[in-house]
Amino acid sequence: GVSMSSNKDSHGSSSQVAEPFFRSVLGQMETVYLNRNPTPRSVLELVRSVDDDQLCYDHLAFRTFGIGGYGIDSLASFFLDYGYTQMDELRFPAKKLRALWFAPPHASSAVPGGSGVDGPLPRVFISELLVDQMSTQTQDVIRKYTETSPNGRKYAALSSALGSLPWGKPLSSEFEQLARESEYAAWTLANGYALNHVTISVHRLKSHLNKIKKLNQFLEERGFKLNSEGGVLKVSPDGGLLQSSTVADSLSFKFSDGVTKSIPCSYIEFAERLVLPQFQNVPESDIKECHRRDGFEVGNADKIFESTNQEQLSRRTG
Ligand code: OOG
Ligand code: NI
Repeated sequence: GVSMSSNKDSHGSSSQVAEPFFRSVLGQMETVYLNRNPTPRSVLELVRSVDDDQLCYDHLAFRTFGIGGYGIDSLASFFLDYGYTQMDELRFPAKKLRALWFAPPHASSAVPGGSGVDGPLPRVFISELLVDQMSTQTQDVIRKYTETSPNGRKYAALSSALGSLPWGKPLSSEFEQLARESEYAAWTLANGYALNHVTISVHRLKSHLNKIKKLNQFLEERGFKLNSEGGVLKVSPDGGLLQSSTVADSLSFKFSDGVTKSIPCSYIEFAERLVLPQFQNVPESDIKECHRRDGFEVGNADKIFESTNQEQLSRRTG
């Protein structure tokens, strides 16, 4: 029969969502993302062609509107119900954003050596636009879509897994209004809860690509455009978290007024977490994820957000 221990977390308490169901929802979110975004698809294929061992995801990231129950909590509940733990808050006052990250439960019945959503469960990074700090015109547009579908917020995970907006399709003029003030706001209006990016865990690769500088060079040599905001490599002040990302792909989007425009969709990120100073003496073969720099960094994240900005999308390569 089915073992009851398979959905207990490290503290022995039962999670309220079974692991196979939880992983299949993540898998659907990933499928929507890979079908819409050729760059992440090619990057994953290319990395797997060199490094055919386990490919782990460091984290998954989502964007939300912080208003009327549509913010971080609307999507976080799915992860919390599975046993994720809320960790730190990050604030981005200039961008009028805040974010929370969530740590996965320890115990899981992952297939040994499983890759991606079948591997070690990723962290989750969810941000929200501080809608009440936007201009009244922008607030009016966001309220129009969130207030006319007030129950949409209850189906955030479903919306993400299906790749369907929980609200109606906007007018192209509304998208433009938001984009002038916040490219994040425009992105969220058109992409909703769709996976914003997955992040490859660079240090868990087995080939020479397990150093982020090598991986960046490898991708740039093959013509992939990386987000150059503040420099391609983003390094936390403590030196332990190194991140980079591609520039988002564009998607042809049909607005409700019949206008079709190319709009930013999703990107792929890379993260290398170094061994913490207190574990420098642990033999390399005994190093686990828990010995490495955890969490996120506001200075890195601030630049990574710009992977979907027009300025990065229209940049020439090199
Ligand atoms: C999230 C940007 C921040 C990270 O890992 O710090 C981020 C976004 O673009 O929504 O992904
Ligand atoms: Ni990220």
